[in-house]
Amino acid sequence: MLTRRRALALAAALSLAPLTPALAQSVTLRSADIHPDGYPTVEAVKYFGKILDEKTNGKYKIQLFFSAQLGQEKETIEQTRFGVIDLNRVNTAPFNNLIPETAVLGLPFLFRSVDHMYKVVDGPLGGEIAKAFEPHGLIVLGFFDSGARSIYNSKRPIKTLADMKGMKIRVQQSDLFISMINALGANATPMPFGELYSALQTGLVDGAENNYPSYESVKHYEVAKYYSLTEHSMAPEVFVMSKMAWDKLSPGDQKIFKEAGAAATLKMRELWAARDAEAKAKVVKGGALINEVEKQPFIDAMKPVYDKFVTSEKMKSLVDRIKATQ
Ligand code: GTR
Repeated sequence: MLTRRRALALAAALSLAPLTPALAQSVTLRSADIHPDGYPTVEAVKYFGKILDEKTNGKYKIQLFFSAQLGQEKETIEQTRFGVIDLNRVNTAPFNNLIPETAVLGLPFLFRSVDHMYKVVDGPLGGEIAKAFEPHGLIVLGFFDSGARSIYNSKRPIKTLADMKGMKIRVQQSDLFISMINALGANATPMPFGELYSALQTGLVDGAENNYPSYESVKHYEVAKYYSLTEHSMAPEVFVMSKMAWDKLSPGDQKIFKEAGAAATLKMRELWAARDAEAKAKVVKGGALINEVEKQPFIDAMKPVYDKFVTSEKMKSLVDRIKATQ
């Protein structure tokens, strides 16, 4: 965990004092993403910068550090909380242990469709979950799409629950995801995304779980060719701002940042649909073998996950209201 003192020392060492005025009236904001240039999340944040630039006559500039230049998600989240990084696009899963409300968004088989997920995150429930980030030093500017996550591995196609037995599956650094994979009879191994290609290659893990664009962008299909459509979680992406940077904005500029966040969210979802189809075609061409899965036993096996994570009245109420969202 990055302490406040370490974060400040790091900021000083890197000469990355937050909201550094580059020119007299221009402020540069640093934004992190583990995905490569061109990925829909990265492009959406560029678009966010464009809107900001237009609406504030160039007062704010975004400096985008893609491909994990500022570190893996767990580290950049800490740095964003302490104001070393101003903006960050991350998945909601690495927040699960810190902000329990975020876990509802990753719960297995909860969303009926991507549209259902959009309705939830774009409505009052999304607002409630976004509020839960604030005491942790973060302001949510938008929930981005991440499609559905499915399991891929180097050993065999997963067709039935029995095929999961004993598989070593990498998961994000989230107790919820560890619990999900273990509930399926496999062995969950949490690790940062950036370490996964070599872990698959060396056999440290047999597989992982993700959407097509992530499976494709870092070429995991080269080392784990069986992609089985479990579609077990739709944990969305989230675009956050450090509260330390946010608090320096005037109320008028805060409004513009929120508007630019909403515009970037729509842009991302539009880019996502195209990238998802492209990525699927690319992995198939690259030798990936995609198969359907008999889903009901996977759904049934997740009961212990709900029993473990949906215990408080707050979590129960969130889950009930998500189910009731039409
Ligand atoms: C991707 C997501 C990343 C990261 C990655 C992972 O789908 O966009 O932010 O969470 O999965 O599995 O670590």
